[in-house]
Amino acid sequence: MGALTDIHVPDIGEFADVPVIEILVTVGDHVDLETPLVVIESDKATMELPSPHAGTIREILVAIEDKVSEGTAIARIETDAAPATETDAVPATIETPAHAETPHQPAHEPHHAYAGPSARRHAREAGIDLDAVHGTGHKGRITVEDIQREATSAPGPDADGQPAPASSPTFSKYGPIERVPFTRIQRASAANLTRNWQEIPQVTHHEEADITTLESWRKQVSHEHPDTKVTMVALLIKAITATLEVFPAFNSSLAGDELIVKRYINVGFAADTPAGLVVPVIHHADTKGLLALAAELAELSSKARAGTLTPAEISGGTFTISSLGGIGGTGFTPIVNAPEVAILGVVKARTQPVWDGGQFKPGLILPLSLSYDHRVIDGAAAARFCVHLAATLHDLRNALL
Ligand code: CAO
Repeated sequence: MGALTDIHVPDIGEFADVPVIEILVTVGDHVDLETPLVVIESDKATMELPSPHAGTIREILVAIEDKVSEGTAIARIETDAAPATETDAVPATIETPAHAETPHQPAHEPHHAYAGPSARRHAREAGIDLDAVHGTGHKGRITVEDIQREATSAPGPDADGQPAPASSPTFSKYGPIERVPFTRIQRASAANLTRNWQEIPQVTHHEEADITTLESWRKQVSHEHPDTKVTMVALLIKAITATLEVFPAFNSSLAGDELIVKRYINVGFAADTPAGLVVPVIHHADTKGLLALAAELAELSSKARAGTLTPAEISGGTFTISSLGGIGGTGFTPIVNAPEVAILGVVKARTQPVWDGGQFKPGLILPLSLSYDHRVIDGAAAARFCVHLAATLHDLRNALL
């Protein structure tokens, strides 16, 4: 007989009190190393907690909706071999695709339908009872597609008289089609964007900054420090931290009827990756110099594209920048990234005539678009914030004031 040992929640970054939304094993199941045991879901990510041992599950120590944090015991296992130590904890995996096949099928059907986190979330959002859905995935697992099919096959108002969700027409009736499943990141962003769009009364304020001098200084710095690529986004992070210090309400979160103003500045930046949009976070950006910011920006961007960001690297943001400056555009309305209250959108800088009081001269103009939670920030405050940011970008010496 192997040793009995408890399995604890591993390091899950700064997530705490995260609800259990799914239990993937039952007592008596034999699991392999890294077999997912339970699924937890915060408002930012869904994580599968894998087993750090191979063995037989002897007790499940959590129930659905229990809140867990790092160190919470989730199951008791009789290990096949000598028990691993606590340091052998397997890191949580974030947002496993719902249609990915679980390496281990429970020996007994659990008390609830067999579905992954994303399928469960889709079902909850569409008000669908999972027990009534026929699963077409591996060994009867309910997939996101099964939920979507169920949602579109139930037209008509629901019991509360609410209109049924819009159904997809049969596109193939009109010509050839291709089905492209969302990546796990696209599914997570879709849920967050929908919630933020529906729940936050947001307004976008537009401004322009003359960055002629800043751009020539950026080129000079890049020339003097060839090992570090100093991009406009790095300069924007510097200018934003200086502006947030003057306007702390933009670095806050709304909690009921009070505002939590953070005395630290963690700047997230939207990164376009092959798997979808992710927002890595530069922590304590206000304490870092331009070269350090530029180096961290480059490192986090390449980790984002490689899909190797850790939970800590996507957590704790207090303000977000979304830059499309490398691509184009004249302006756009970014969606506030809750629980933050403001986000800055930036598009491509263009050379334009600038009136200097006596004549027009060519100037490099950077369009800025600030979306903000109108419950927290008034239009006048947003306008002042943008004027200050534009002045800081126009002459970074203003950041020293
Ligand atoms: N105006 C003009 N040129 C700009 C610019 C701007 N505002 N911002 C960047 N550029 C230039 C850079 O200088 C660079 O030029 P060189 O290669 O000639 O030096 C080029 O555009 C590409 O920059 P980059 O993308 O490599 O680096 P970055 O630091 O500017 O941006 C990152 C990093 C991660 C923000 C960016 O790569 C990215 O992913 N942007 C997309 C974000 C996004 O999808 N937002 C939308 C979210 S909502 O759907």
